[in-house]
Amino acid sequence: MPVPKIALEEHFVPAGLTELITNPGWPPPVWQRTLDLLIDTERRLEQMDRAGIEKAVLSLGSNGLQDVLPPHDAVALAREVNDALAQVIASHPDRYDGFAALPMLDVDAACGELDRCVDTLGLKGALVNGYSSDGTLERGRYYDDPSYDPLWERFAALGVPLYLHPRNPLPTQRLIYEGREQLLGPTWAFGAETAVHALRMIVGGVFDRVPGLTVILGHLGELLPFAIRRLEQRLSRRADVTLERPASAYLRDNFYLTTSGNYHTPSLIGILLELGADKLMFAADYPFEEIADGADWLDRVPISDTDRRKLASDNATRLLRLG
Ligand code: GRE
Ligand code: ZN
Repeated sequence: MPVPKIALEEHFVPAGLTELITNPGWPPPVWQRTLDLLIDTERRLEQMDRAGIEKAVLSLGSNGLQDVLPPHDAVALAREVNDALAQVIASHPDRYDGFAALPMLDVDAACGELDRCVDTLGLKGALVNGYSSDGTLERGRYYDDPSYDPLWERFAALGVPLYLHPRNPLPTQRLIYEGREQLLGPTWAFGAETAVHALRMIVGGVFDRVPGLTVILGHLGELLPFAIRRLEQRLSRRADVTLERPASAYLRDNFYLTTSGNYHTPSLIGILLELGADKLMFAADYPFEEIADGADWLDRVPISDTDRRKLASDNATRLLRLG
């Protein structure tokens, strides 16, 4: 019997808005099939049943709203996407919840949309797909910028998490992948980009200014749990770093991680040792990964049944205050 699971990085796109999903270089037939699966929120229920996934928390796939220019177009699209998400949830309220998409170039509008999504639509937080393209697709705005502090205050006041989901690096930052484009996207560049973004937020003092902000990272934490000691040691020797806590304390206190697309038992054990069993949650990353890969692994991985239940559903139920 599979352990009952709540899955936290499960992507969708409203039919008619598939241009919001960025092909990381997959062949057209494979990409078309992925888009079809993103739209279809009925067919995936059967797969969820087979894998023991009781509930999927849906979110717009990458790059989502983070490439939509100009900002007021993203504000309008956010309402459209989030209303569509609320409708999907209403069609299967026992099987689906959702994370809002936010128009991050307009911080006031993002605050208002987060309020609306949580208070009115009942969404459980928000998922953003990395930095926001700013003015042109060649420039990005990262979320350590202090102009985002009012938005983080809203997250903290509402008691909901921000899921920082990957995207590819800025076009101007891809030189190191030249001729080795296989390493872009989920192979490697997604994780490296997202890890640096999370570190920008830590080193930029976001969690000192807003200690109540909780960030979720996928893919077993985008390698950060394995690098945090060295980071902390090097940061502690720099006069230009004035953090209130050691770097590992932010990772422990302000972050939750999910298993999306990274089913590696030695890494899992390492994370349980570094962060404990209360900070890791299940995610399948459907339809970019096979649901069964992550679910079968969690059902069998050699950890205690108490920890398995924490990872599968207890931690998500607590963090998202699911009924
Ligand atoms: C993912 O979530 O893994 C993903 C996207 C969009 C494109 C490719 C991809 O959300 O792997
Ligand atoms: Zn994903």
